[in-house]
Amino acid sequence: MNQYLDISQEVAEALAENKPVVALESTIISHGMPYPQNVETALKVEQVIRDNGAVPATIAIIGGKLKAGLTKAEIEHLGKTGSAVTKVSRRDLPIIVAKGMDGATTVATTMIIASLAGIKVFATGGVGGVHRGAETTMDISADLEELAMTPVMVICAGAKSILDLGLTLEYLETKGVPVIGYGTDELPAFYTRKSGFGVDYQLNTPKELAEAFLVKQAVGLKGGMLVTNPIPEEYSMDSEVINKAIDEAIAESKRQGIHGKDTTPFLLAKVKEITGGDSLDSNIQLVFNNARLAAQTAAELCKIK
Ligand code: PSU
Ligand code: MN
Repeated sequence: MNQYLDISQEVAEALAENKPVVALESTIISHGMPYPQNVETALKVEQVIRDNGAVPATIAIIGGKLKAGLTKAEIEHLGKTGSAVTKVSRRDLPIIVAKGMDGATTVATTMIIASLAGIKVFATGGVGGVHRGAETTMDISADLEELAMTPVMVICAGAKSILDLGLTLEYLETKGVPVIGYGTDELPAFYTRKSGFGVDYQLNTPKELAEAFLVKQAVGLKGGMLVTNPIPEEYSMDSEVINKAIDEAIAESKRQGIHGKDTTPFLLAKVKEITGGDSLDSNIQLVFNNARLAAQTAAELCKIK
């Protein structure tokens, strides 16, 4: 085993016994939601995974260790410290580990650690992508490169329209990443079930997701798969309200000259501020919805293997 990796006993036992395990990221805790809702959500999403028959493995870097499976105290620490914890994407990992620091892992880094641990399915809210204006800023999330090279299935609620959804889909196509709509032929836009962009394929059951993922591995195609699961109707938001908030947030980030790794957290916080608690409620519910599907899909993978 990798000397920097630290798998919790519960997660290690589940993996050894071919029981379903679902990875969860930690940037969503530190940078994606305010305290204390972030900690409450992180703990509850673990419960949702347990209720659906799988073992949760929340992933972060703690004291320079790549952790798969956090204690309640570690989750509380990340949530309380919030954006003062370093947000760790692929390029940040070596430095944070070498220095023995703590880090909240993005989708990219969570995939890396999940893969090292042998975890195949990962549930989150939204993934990074190609930002609006990327043709001049070149701001493209490392999450997309990771999906192209690391064999983990990421289950999300699509992408927020803080991104350029069309360019994000083009990029994933170039990189050979299958984008699956779960029960839909349209890319969901996180807060809303529809975006106006079609997805490559619609699959309708956890078993179908597991089978497609296994074929990709068996043929030796590197990389993962992106499953986009629409937010449940009752929690979805009015697209005009949310899109207006996003446009305002982007304008404000330009005014303030926000760039680099601060862009995504800034936009997320701003959208939340403009829409009040509504968008946070939706955000929490869609994470639970993705966790359920991830637990069921991890169970199917264990059956086939
Ligand atoms: N999008 C969201 N919520 C999030 C993130 C993205 O709707 O919490 C976080 C995830 O951790 C994602 C990261 O991996 O932001 C992407 O950051 P960047 O664009 O800097 O790669
Ligand atoms: Mn970026």
